[in-house]
Amino acid sequence: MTRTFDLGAALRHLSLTATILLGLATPALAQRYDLTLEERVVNINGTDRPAVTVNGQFPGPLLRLREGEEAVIRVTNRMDRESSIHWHGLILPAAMDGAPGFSPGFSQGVGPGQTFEYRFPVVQSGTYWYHAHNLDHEQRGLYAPIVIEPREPEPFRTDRDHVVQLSEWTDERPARALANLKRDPGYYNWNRRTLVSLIRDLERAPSGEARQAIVRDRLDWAEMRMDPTDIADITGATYRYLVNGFRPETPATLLFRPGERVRLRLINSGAMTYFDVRIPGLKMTVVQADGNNIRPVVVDELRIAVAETYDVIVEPREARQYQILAEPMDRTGWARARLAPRMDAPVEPLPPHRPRPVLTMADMYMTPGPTGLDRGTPRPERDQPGHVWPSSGMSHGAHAMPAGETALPSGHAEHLAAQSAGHPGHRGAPDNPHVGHTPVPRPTAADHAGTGHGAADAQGAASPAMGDPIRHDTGAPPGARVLSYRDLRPLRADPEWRPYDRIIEVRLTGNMERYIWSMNGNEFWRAQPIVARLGERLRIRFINETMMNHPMHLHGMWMVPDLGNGAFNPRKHVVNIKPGTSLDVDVLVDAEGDWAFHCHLLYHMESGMMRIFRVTRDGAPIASAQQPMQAAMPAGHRH
Ligand SMILES: [Cu+2]
Repeated sequence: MTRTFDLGAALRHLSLTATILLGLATPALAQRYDLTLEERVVNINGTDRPAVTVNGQFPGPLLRLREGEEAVIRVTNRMDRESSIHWHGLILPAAMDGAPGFSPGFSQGVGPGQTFEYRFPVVQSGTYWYHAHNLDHEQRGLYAPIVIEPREPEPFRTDRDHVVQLSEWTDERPARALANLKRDPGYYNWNRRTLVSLIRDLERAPSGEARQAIVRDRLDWAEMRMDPTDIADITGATYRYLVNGFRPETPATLLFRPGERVRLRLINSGAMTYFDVRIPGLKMTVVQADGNNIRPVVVDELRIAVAETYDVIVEPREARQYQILAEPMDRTGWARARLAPRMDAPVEPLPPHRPRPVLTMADMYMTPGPTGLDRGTPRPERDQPGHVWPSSGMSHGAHAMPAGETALPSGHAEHLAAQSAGHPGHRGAPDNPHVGHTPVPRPTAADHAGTGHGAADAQGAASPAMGDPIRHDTGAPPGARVLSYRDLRPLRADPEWRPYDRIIEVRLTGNMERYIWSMNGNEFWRAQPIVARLGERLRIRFINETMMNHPMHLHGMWMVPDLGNGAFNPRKHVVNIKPGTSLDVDVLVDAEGDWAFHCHLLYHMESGMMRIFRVTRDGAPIASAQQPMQAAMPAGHRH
């Protein structure tokens, strides 16, 4: 296993020269690691900025573990505030999960000057990653790959192995970027203002006919490619997109010899960015998703949601350079690396950007709306209305506030946190249990299961991919095969598959004007935990009422999206929920404790799209071993 760096570029672009040299060494396979967290200066854009490094490296060093053995990882924090490392996708005891405020005994994370010893059995294999469980440290570089060697031989053969870790860098302090978004959600996106004003117009429209006219107008905009939806909150206006820490101008070089089978471990460690990945001239054979082996599927491109991983095998036959292109969904920049037979090959130019995918208002009319199912909390939660237009949870201004509350001055996370700390009664007080919500028909993944995938699905704005809860429109040319979740079929039937015992509804909701993101209309610090009983199989019906993708992540347990394939549905740690769609996801509830459950877009998580997912033996809300509900945001989620 080698990670290859372009040393010259590294020296030019990082001021970590001594430690970079250490980082070039091939990491040994070990179960014991000492990791030191430290602020150091990096220079990505021509200005020295403080990054968060692990053992002096940005991004952090690869950890290689072995399935079936115990991992012992000592983390020392040499920074002036608490930090943490969360082992993303790893199945381990709650106390070792590294999520401050959730994991028992870890409420403050790893304090300044302290060392925390993580110790857990390694019970899985594949490609994963680790990262700080807070916006500021993760966005500033505290992320790195994990590769777990399987106990059994792999079902495929490869000659070479490279990590391709995608991420972003901003010279701004992440808290500053979040404050900018709170003040003006369109801060990094000049189109967004237009969207907000449009929605305002729709709310004020006197009749359905008037709204129709506005929507028609909006569709005209779409033809002009001025559609601001389905793109990113934070864009190339501030982000530089990186592969293994390298800017596209000086890309990481991954070596190969012609004829080799090269395994690329794609990891999306971006805070906010979905990437469309392709390697012109090569097919990619996807063999693993989120660490789990799947039946190999050959594709031309794939979209990787934030925090997902995919392992692909490529077979470059010519002694030339191949570009690994990762284009952010909003097309505001590039991440790239290159496969090359030599380190000193000249850097090739980047291609022109593809058009930005377009999501129309008509698509948003498909928003299924709440089904009236239980929300999985001990008592009915105050359900913020939010269905202003068109049965959408994209609520605005005062409409979003529960009765008796006044609208907050826009944009102060501190204010919100302080308010919630001072008023625990706001956290899901008993209220009228969503009277009047009746189940409505909704499109599901299974409904679309028979429609196939591939070339016909990727044809621009008119594409059926738009209303489909699974397929993505990457702008692929006709005939190109784009990976779909439906392609992710495990090699063997899931031995633990069975019909679900119980179903709950989780609406993904937001207020774009105030940059507040929530689940079932409640931000994290207002909400009660979702409670599950150890041993049950719980179905979560996600309903995305917003115009953004949300990569939903559950700690400690696998999620199984229902793609209509029964025991051949895949196990994932991140399931993307597309805008205006609904998707059922099962959880085999087999891990006791408090777990984080959140959107992996870090600025969404930080703005409230997060819950405690509490697993108890009897399904009662308070586990004796656990703290009662936290009165405030967990440490590390404060601004
Ligand atoms: Cu989100």
